[in-house]
Amino acid sequence: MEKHVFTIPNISCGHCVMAIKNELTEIKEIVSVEGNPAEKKITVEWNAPLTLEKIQDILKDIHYPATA
Ligand SMILES: [Cu+2]
Repeated sequence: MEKHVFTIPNISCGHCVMAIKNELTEIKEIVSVEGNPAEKKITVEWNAPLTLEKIQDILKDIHYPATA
């Protein structure tokens, strides 16, 4: 399992975190999504064949691009 903390400047409140969670948890390789609106961070755990790059693409598509 892989894990990464994404920094997402567009997160402004808990609803943004919920929206990201809802999108990511639809993907079967995603194991968990934890968000912190105050820090603008999302912690994601996932399994192969999903990749970090693919998650970054998805975040960009839903208008929450990650900077790290
Ligand atoms: Cu929000």
